[in-house]
Parts: sequence; structure tokens; C-alpha cells
Amino acid sequence: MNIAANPVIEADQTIYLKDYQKPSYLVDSIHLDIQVFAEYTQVNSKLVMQRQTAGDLVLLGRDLELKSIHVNSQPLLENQYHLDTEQLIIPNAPDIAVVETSVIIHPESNTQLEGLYQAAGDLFVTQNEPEGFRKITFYPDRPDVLSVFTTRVEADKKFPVLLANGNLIEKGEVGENRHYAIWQDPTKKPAYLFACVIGDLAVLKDHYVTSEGRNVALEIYAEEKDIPKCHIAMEALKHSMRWDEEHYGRPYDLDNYMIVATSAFNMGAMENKGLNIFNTSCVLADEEYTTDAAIMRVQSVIAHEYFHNWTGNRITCRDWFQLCLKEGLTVFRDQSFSEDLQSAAVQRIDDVAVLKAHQFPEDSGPLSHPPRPDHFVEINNFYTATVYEKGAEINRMMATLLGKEKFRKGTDEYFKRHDGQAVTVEDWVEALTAGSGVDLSAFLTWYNQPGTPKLEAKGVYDAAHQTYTLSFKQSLKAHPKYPNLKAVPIPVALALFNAETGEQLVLNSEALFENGVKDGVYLFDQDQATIQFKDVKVQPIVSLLRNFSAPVNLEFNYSDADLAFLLQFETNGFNQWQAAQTLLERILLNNHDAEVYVQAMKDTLPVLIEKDPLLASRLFDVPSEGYLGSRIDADYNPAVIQEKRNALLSTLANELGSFCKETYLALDPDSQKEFSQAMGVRALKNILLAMIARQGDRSAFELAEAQYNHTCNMSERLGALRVLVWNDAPQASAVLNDFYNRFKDEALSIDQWFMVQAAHPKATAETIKALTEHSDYDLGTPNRIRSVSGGLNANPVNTWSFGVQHFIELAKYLDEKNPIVGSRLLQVLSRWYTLAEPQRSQVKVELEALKPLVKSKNVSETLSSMLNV
Ligand code: B3K
Ligand code: ZN
Repeated sequence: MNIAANPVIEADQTIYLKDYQKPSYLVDSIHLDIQVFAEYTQVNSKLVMQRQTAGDLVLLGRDLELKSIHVNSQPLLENQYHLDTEQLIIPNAPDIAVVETSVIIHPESNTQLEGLYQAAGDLFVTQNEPEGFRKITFYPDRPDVLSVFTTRVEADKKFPVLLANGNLIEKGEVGENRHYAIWQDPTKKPAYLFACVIGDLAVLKDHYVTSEGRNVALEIYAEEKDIPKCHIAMEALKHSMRWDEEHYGRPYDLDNYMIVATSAFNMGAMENKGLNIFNTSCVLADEEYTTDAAIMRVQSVIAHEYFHNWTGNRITCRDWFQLCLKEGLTVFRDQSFSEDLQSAAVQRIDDVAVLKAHQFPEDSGPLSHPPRPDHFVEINNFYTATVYEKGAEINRMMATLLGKEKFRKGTDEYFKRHDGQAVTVEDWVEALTAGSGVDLSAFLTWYNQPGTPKLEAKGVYDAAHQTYTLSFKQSLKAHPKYPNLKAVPIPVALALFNAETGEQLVLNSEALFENGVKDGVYLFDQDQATIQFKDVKVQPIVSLLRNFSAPVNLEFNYSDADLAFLLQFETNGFNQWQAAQTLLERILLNNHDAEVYVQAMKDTLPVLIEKDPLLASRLFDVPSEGYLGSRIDADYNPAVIQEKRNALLSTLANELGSFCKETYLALDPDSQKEFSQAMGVRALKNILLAMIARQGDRSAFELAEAQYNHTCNMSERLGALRVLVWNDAPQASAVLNDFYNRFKDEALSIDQWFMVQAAHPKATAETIKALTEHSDYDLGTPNRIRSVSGGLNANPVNTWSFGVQHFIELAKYLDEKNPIVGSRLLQVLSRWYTLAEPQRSQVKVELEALKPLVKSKNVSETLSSMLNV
């Protein structure tokens, strides 16, 4: 009997992209037989393998107890193979080898939530991306090995639901108490897309007829009480199916599509072929129990996983370095889908806000890496904002440059060329180039180098010659590991406005053409360049990077008055928001006067609230303390930022005075027909309520209490709860108790209850201790850990004081129990080196002290990168 235990970290386990080699064997088919028992699970597998290149036959396996192994029906003697903690190697294997293994695994004690694990008493699920399948059976577990899977699942009848990918081809009984189901997936797929589910769940059923006439059975599995909360996800699924047909010409290819919800999940969801597994937080949506933001997220994640069926599943990645090929493209696709669901400008604002709050800091610190990394120790550490969000931006830039029609021709070519294959980023860019007829090869530079480019621009108006000259310069901060940084192609969407009237200028199209400005987009792909607009009869104000046409840091010599002008007159909602953000950042970080912003808001809001209340609500977004901290590279003092931000919030509350209360009282979300409009009104009301409270107006508490009590909508209830709790209103503890009692059986709502308290502006170490000692706190449920840790981290003063210990303790505890989540939580501290002394050195000592205590590749790699500044 051999046990492949957890690997011990060795000196250098770095894997390099340049070392990629084809697998020596392919797998034509795999038959899996998974028998679940209370104390163990037995997995028998039969792989039909064929030699492709010279070399040993290599099967990867981790934490597997090998009971038997046969090749071409002959038992393999111990001296005929090598087994270590990570792989089983068979030298001199025949060219056609039928490999049969039997192993024992322990899903019932798998806390890492990777491979097959028991998620709750009555539920077993899998998570195999990127390398979980090797924890189920021995297999060439790499994305470029595609095979046809047949799966037999057997379990006690107390688990009535037995699911795997593909079509159900047989089911039956095994003795009195056990039963089985056999599933076959006709599509070849890599092992990371394998899934099975064994449990006791209820199901919501529907169906969808594809553009090709295929009638697809749709099923969402969840706990019985949660089935009513699955309708929004079901509608979003049908909508996504139609959307992908209409926008990319991609119909669904199987007769069923199943989604299973579980609360024990490390991330949002997983796109297993025809059998998605979702975190409950990304599938359950209901106005009474979950917020508007959560409802939007459910729709976008449902779409994201569905869109993977083509971008990820039918065309997959050759190796894990290419992760952003499927993730960047699929995020771009889900963002575009969501832009159709609500105010497109607000969707863009929210996506860019995430990019700037997470990806920009990541890319300027020790965890910076190219969207396509060229080396890693633990691939799970590379499911990052850079791979996902910056990856999406690269696709958006190419799409912007090509325009709708050519982009579609490019994607059509990609699907035509590579359906059924495991490919690279180069294959994608080449197909787009061939299909569109536009050479996009320069965009590969974006994939291959790290860092956020700085885009410096200057504008000069010459009234005598009626010209407006714009000059551009791009640069990247030097990076020790990437000495040859190159200029990247930057699509700059722009418009000129008449400074007197606020109207957009219609420009001389011939001159635009000469300058290379097409459809309002100038492609800046040199280190420096200048363009000139002619016949500009009035002083213009330029709006640059409209809709955030490239993921760069823009520096332009705007006056505050110019920004106020853009806040009011830009017709691109994203750039209105960007102007507000720049003004607010200047007030907070460069001590500019708040008056210009306040006046611009007064001038803009009355009309905008009528037209687009959601966009109006976003114009109030005062950059968070965390975001502001990420803009500071040295001598960062979180308390100073907090003080300035609080002062600004008070100024705004006072300056906007009676406007807030009058508007609050006049707004009624129930009078809106569209969900997105009602959501906007709710968002606005919550902001205004917080402002009224900040003015010190005691009636705010009564308004909040009334809002809390007279609604069935979670966004309204939570908005009111926050105002009462965060301002220590006399009603605070009563509403907290009420909320708890109302929702005690609703895990997602209770997550919010934890978060509100952890994010209290005056939360102390004791507050957090009390929450983590609460009987509903559970270190086995990532959602619950994130609710408290996320709440704590909303206040960087806390993060960088007692929070340091909190996150280090979590990383230590999770290092063995759940290293994926442990590594992720530790990253909260990655900007420690920007702190002012003595905090900087204190945190460094604590991080150094953690080093010898952690063993997982996940946490160790993150920690050593973090310390390598
Ligand atoms: N592809 C999965 C992510 C898997 C993460 C593994 N640590 C979800 C998604 O991006 O759709
Ligand atoms: Zn994805």
C-alpha cells in the first residue's frame, strides 16, 4: 500500500513557461467508478492511453492511497513504476496502454475544498480546476490532455442526487441501501472540467431551445428552502444562452445544463462541463435576502460560467500559464453582458473601480506579474485580478480598436480554428488578426509584461491657428525581473467639448483621419507622439480615455474647473464619474478645495437623478480608505487618510445640506418599473441617508428605523442597518438583534450581519474577537471568514494594527486546512512596505516570523513574494 502524502516544500519548485513540453501520452477515454462510503471513497479508473512522443508514462496523483495498478490487464509490480508524493511514473510503457488503478480517498475529511470533498452533511462536490483531479485519481492532470469521460457514481440512498458531466445513460440499485448512476460526456475535455455531485438536494427545472433547435434541460440544485431564490439565476442562464448566440454565434452543445449550489466553496463558481458548481453567494438571489449588488453579481457569474462553455471548455488552455486566455476573455464577455442589464456606464464604472482598487495596486507591488505569467510555484496563486481583470481589459482594447463587426469576424475565426483544442494566447491573437484583417500582434506585449503604464498627455489650444495639439508619452516603472519593457498599444478614446456651451465639438473628419483617430479612438503605440486637430474654433476641453479605453494611469493637466466641467457635461457616464473621482482624489491626497466638486454636484444632480439615478449615486463615490492607501507608495499613515476622508464626508454632508433630506424624502424605489432604476433609487437613498446622519440630524435615525422596518428589500434594510449601527444610534442593538433573528437560517444574510459589525468605523480588536467567537462563525466556510475579514479590512487603520495579527493567524491556521483561502487572505497585507515607520518594520517582523511556520506552496509562495520588495 502506498500513500502519496502532502508534498514537503523543496528549495525550488518553480515551473517555467519556457519549459513546456507536450504530454508523452494522450488519453482516448476514461472510465471512472466513484463509490462513496461514510469513512472513505473508492475510485477505480480505466484510462485508454496512447503514446504521442517519446518518454515515460506520467500520471499525477496527490493524497491517494493506491490499492492496485494494472497495465493492459497485467498487475504492475512495485519495481515497474516509481511513486512519489506527486506522481506515478511508468517507464517503458507500451505505446497503447490501458491503465487501471484503484485508490482510496477521504472526501469526508477534505477541508481544502479541492478534489472531491464533503461540503456539508448531505453533500459531496468536486473542485478540480486547476489541479484538483489528481486528488481523485491518478491521471495526466494537465489541460492539454482531453478525453471522453464516462462516470459511474455510487452512494448510499440517503444521497438521492447522483450527478456527473454529460448525459445520464443508466441508473440502478446496488443491494438495498445503495444506488448508482452512469453519466457519459460526449465532448472531450480536460480533467479540470470533470465534476460529480452526490447529495440530497432539491431542484428547479426549466428548459431552453437553442438557435439550432436543441431542447436543453436546465436544472439548478440547491437546498429545498433555497429553491425560490434560484429563479433569478435561471432567468440569467436563459438570457446568457440567448446572448451568446446573438453576440458571438455560439449555441449550447449538450442536452442538459446543471448548476449545483453549495456554501462550502473557495471562490465564486466553477464552469465544469454541463455541471457548474456554484458558491451559494453567486447563485441565490432574492430581493428579500440578498442585496441588489449581490443580485447583479449572481447574473454576471451565471453568465461568466455559461460563457466559459465556449471560451474555456470547447477551446481550453494549453497550459496554466495561458489562464488569462480563458479568464480574461470570459470576464470581458460577462462584463459586456452585464452592460446590457443595467446602465452601461455604471457597469463600466463598477468594473473599473474593481480594476483600480485591486489590479492596479497588485501590479505596482511585490505580487505584480504579467497577465500571462512566465513562472509560478503554485498556480492557484495566479487566479488574480491581473489575470482576470487586466486580461479582460486587453480583450476590451482589441475589441474597441476593431469595432463590433471586425471583432466578431475575429472571434468567429478563433472558434473555427480552435474548437476542440487546447491553445495559447498567441493562437487567440493570431485568429483575431486573421479574422479581422487588422494586425493585433503588438497587443501580445500587454500579455507578457507586468505593470500599469503611465500615460502622460498635454493639450495646447492655439486660438490664432484654430488648432488643438495633444501630445502623449507612455512609460512603465522599471521591474527587476523584466528589464526589456516595451511600449504597448494604447487605444485612447477621446472627444473635445466646447468649453463655453458644454457641447461636444464635431471635428474635421479629414484631419482626424490624418491623425489616425478613427471612430473617436486614437491608437497610441509609440513611446511619444503628437496629434493635432484643425479648425477648432473655440477653446476646447478634451475628454480622454473615454469609457476607460485602456488600463493605464492617466496624467493630464486638467484644472479642477475642467474636471467640474466634465463631471457636468461629458456624455460618457464613465468619464463623468472619472472626473468626480479625480476631483475627490485631489481633495483627499493633494489638499484641493472641495468647493468645486460640491458645486459641480449641485449643478449636475437634479437632472441626472431623473435620468439615471444609479449613475447619480456613483457620483457620490468617495474613494475608499483602502483605495487611497493604495495610491501612496511610501510613508503611508492610514490614520491620516481616515481623518481626511472623514473630514471630507462631513464637509459634503454639510454643504449638500437640505438637498440630501429633500431628495431622500422624494425618492421612491417602488415607483420605478425597471429593476435597474429601482436599484439606482435605493443606492441613492442609502447614500443620502448616511449623509443626513453625518449632518448630525437626529431625524436620520428615525428615517433609518422606518426604512428598516417598512421594507422587504435587503438593500434598503441593510442600508438602514448600516446607518444605525455605524453611528451607534440608540436603536442599533435592537435592529441588529432583529436582523439576526429574522435571518438566522439564511447564511448569506448572516454573512452581511457579520460584515456590518466588522466594518463598524469604531470596530476594535474586541469587536472582531467577539464576532469570531460567535457560534455562527465558522472557519470551515470561506464565505463566513471573508465576511468578517472583509469587514475588518474596510478600515485600514484596523487592518494595519490588530488586523495584522488577525490575517497572520488566519494564514497560519489555513496553511494546512485550506491553503488557497489562506494565501488569498494573507495578500491583504501585501502593501506592508508602503507603511510609515515604525509600523513598516513591525509588520515586516511579523511576516518574517510567519515564514518558518507555513508549509503549503500557496502560502509560502505568497509570503516570500510579499517579502521580496
Ligand atoms: N475557473 C474558475 C476558477 C477556478 C479557481 C481555482 N482556484 C472560476 C471562473 O473563473 O469561472
Ligand atoms: Zn472564469
